[in-house]
Amino acid sequence: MVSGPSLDETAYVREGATQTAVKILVVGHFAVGKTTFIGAISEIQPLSTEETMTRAAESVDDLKGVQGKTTTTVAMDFGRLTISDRVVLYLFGTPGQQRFVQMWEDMARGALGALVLVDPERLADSFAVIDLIEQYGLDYAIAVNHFDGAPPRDVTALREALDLLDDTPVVTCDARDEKSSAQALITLVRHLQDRAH
Ligand SMILES: Nc1nc2c(ncn2[C@@H]2O[C@H](COP(=O)(O)OP(=O)(O)OP(=O)(O)O)[C@@H](O)[C@H]2O)c(=O)[nH]1
Ligand SMILES: [Mg+2]
Repeated sequence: MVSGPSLDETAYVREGATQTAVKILVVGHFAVGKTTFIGAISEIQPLSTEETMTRAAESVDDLKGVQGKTTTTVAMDFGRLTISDRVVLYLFGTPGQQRFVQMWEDMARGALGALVLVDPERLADSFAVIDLIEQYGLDYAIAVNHFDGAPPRDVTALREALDLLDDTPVVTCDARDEKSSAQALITLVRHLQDRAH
């Protein structure tokens, strides 16, 4: 785990509940919507390590198509979502840029799977992220974050472009929308359950 302030556990686990905690990574390339996604669904105040982007970062992180973006996550996002009486997801938003690769050792440990956020307009940016996920042996589902005005994408073409296995789920979501984001996570959890059986 990344070191951080000590947390009051009672604030994070519902009182009296017998729950199974499941660690899930929410991963994706720069500016794909990870912080937005976790912010939209977390039932606790999401922990975020958002910092104003520096001019130095402009030359490293490609702002093409995301001109309005002024902050970036420098370590991780953290949130929680209870999806049933028994299952509570602990969500770790993990950056996909190569310079964060050292964090993955810690982030991937104990994770059951990953939701990979993908921007269909920047598909190539997702290759490195998917490589990392596969390198760590994590099962995953793809959530296509549908940005306003983006043309609908042919799922078959997207599967081919990302070279996905036939059983890897692909769902479309809007990272700002609680319902569709939760649905994407539920799809992932079902997939992980299928894999476990
Ligand atoms: N229109 C639209 N904008 C979105 C959507 N999801 C995210 N955004 C915007 O896209 C920008 C990037 O979103 P973030 O949530 O910061 O992305 P991130 O993946 O956390 O970015 P980094 O941590 O810097 O890698 C923000 O300005 C969001 O408001 C979406 O579904 N539709
Ligand atoms: Mg972020």
